Amino acid sequence: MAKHDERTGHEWEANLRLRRTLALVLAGGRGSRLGALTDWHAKPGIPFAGKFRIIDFTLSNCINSGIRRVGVLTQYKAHSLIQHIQRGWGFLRGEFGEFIELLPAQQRTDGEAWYKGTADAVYQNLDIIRSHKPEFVLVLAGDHVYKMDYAKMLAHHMASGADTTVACLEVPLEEAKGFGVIAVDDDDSIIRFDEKPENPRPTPTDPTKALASMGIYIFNANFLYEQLLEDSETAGTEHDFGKNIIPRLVGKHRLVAHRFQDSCVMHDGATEHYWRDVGTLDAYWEANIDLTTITPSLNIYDDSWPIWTYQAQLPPAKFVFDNDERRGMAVDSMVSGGCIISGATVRRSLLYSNVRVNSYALVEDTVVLPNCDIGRHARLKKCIVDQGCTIPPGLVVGEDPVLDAQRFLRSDKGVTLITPDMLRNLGD
Ligand code: ADQ
Ligand code: ADP
Repeated sequence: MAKHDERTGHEWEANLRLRRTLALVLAGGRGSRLGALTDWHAKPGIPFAGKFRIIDFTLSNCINSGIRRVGVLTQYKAHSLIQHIQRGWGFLRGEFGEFIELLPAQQRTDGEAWYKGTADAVYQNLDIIRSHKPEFVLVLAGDHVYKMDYAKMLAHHMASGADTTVACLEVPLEEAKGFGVIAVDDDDSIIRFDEKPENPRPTPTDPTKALASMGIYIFNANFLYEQLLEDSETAGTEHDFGKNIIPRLVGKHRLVAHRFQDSCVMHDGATEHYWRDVGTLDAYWEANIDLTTITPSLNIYDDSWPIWTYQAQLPPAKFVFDNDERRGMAVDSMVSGGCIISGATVRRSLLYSNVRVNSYALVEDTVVLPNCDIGRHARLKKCIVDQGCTIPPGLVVGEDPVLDAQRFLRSDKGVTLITPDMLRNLGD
């Protein structure tokens, strides 16, 4: 009986902590390494996995972790992102203190510029954040694909008595210069933080790995306000969490590292250790195509950790014999609602909603974003086709690298990005 009471007490406390947490999702970055794919849309608003957008993973993590007060800080090309959140994420009940609130760049402070760095994006909304009276602020990036139980990170933050907790994971040493690299002591206190170092330090136990910041932070709210005010008055800072705020705390305050594996989501008794920055064309292509394999690394069929999104009402995908009795088919592929594959063959590909693939066309190892039409006899191999493309009949991409690079954007690993603008230029 005593044990039961104890557990109830813990659960009650944990729920209270979650209710006193405000999550802030940084969703303003362009993600310029995605090339023309982010010419018109901010990276968190880019479609992913057939029917989601990248930001849905972070927002779903909040809801599934029990955090129901969320601000989304937008800036760059935010229109479609804002529309997506307004349409799909309005189900929280304001009258119960639950909300997902959009915090666009709006020059709330005296300064003249729009948001400078990530910390400035938060600083400019300080009065709104304060008005919610949170005890903890969870800062998140809206441009990663992963599942994580933030409740576990919050419990660790409380137990360790930290002022700030930084989520981290081990990455291959050669990739570490793209991250904030952390060194810790025996109890995971952070003793060093180098933002995107030229020569990252490996972990003491594995010389091939480095401990990288995931750009996910929990702050005690009052402590965060103090740090932001100090930063706003400091000369020569870029007002960025990774570049300025976090490094400045090292050695002066209680800064603790939280390992991603301790907050991973369990499925069928196994932890799902999946985290991707789908920030380059190659990474974006690989992560999407991986979902078409027999056992993808990311499980989007797990109903214990659902990924929520806005869904347009669309008819089911349709596969038809064309007039010449050619079978319209897709194998090892994912095909979304509203698609029609008529007399064409689709292999190892992912089609987003409302894609038409016409007779004699062949689509292989390709990611086709929503609202595209692939003309008769076209052949596409290892491509990313941007939203709204009309592929002219007979176009062949993926067989002549030199020609592909002249007409489209070809990545290091041979993925070709096709956008409506590039197709318009073909005619010139
Ligand atoms: P970066 O990956 O370089 O480093 P950054 O460009 O700072 O990330 O963007 C972080 C998040 O903030 C992204 O979701 C982005 O969309 C958003 N963002 C950027 N500028 C913004 C602004 N002005 N307003 C609103 N949102 C904005 C960071 C850390 C590293 C860490 C990596 C992990 O600095 O230490 O290792 O994330 O990916
Ligand atoms: P194709 O170039 O492949 O011959 P079509 O435009 O003739 O393409 O379409 C082929 C088939 O796709 C049609 O016979 C029909 O079965 C299906 N189809 C096309 N448009 C629609 C639609 N709006 N609703 C339902 N089915 C459609």
